[in-house]
Amino acid sequence: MKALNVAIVGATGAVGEELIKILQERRFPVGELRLLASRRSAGRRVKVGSDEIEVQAASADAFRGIDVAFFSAGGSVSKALAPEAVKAGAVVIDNTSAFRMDPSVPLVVPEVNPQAALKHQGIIANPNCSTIIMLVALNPLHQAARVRRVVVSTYQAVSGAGMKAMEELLQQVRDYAAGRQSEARVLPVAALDRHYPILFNVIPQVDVFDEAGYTREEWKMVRETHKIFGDSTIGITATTVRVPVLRSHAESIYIETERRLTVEEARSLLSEAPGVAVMDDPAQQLYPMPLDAAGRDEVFVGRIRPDLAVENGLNLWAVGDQIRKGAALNAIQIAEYLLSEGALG
Ligand code: NAP
Ligand code: 12T
Repeated sequence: MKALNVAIVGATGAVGEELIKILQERRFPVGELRLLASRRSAGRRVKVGSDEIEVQAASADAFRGIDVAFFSAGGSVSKALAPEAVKAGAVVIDNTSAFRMDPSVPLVVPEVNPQAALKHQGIIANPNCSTIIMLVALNPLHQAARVRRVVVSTYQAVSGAGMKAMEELLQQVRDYAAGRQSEARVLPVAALDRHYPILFNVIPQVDVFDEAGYTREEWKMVRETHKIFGDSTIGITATTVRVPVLRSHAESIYIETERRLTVEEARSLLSEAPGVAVMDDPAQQLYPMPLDAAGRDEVFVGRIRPDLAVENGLNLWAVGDQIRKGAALNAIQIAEYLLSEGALG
């Protein structure tokens, strides 16, 4: 197989580091690996296997000779540089929210709608982490019984908000243990003025508030699900919440389906589904938790049970490593799919 020249924009970040790791783990056919970040990181050397690669400042002319560029440096960097990467001949797989709702940009979860990726015009968008985790779990149920209604609440890890948020929780732990006061500077949203501690706390705000009292993260779960399932008639309502967990998002998901699904049927559909691992045995206190999912590829599903008040209602609990399946792994699976279809390089 021909080796591909790969660029990672945001290579020094939480998602960027995971992209580097997974490209090696899965033996993605990499020729040159070009690591790009902000000017602050230019010159920094990063160990990649037995090599050391010098990080370069991302710029419009950093994409010469690149076949595939993974972007995870925030929406404004993607808006500025993804079109430049495409001009240079690269296929862009973008982890930010910059292009997800653009009708000319496919929004892809490989377990759900892989073929959509083939219609790209240079850019393919990776969905939001909470959306990916939810849809890997819901797709087998949707295909079998048509999901009509979703009520979801998330329990999101601090690493979802980047390295600085993860460092903030760890610093609050150290400060607490040392009996020191600490100051919150990052969560819930770094760019806003008001910050709250996350240690011993739960913050019902992920991303900024948008229309109708919902946050952008909540809107992403609604709109991205409609786009990926190709059905905007599904009634979805979300509450996205930050919890003091380092890694892996958890979600309490309630669905109503057109056709009635028994718990046994749902469990069997989920057991067969790609990318899903059922972890569900209340008698053994077996259910997935963030510590189980961290570093793993699967979306774990447990607590599968009927709504005892509504005929076609089911409850589930899904947990997934949002830096892997919610971001880096999903992006690399998209590139692998293009490769397998002869549509890359
Ligand atoms: P992060 O840990 O804060 O890393 C941000 C990265 O972007 C760093 O490599 C940083 O480089 C780079 N960067 C910042 N400003 C830049 C600029 N002007 N030009 C070039 N590079 C720049 O953030 P992250 O968690 O990896 O997230 C990155 C993106 O992925 C965000 O858009 C986020 O919404 C999305 N995402 C994150 C997750 C997640 O679970 N963390 C999941 C899905 C999607 P320096 O080191 O030089 O500052
Ligand atoms: N604000 O990729 O703060 O749209 O956890 C992912 C995670 C945006 C995104 C977060 C965010 C995204 C967060």
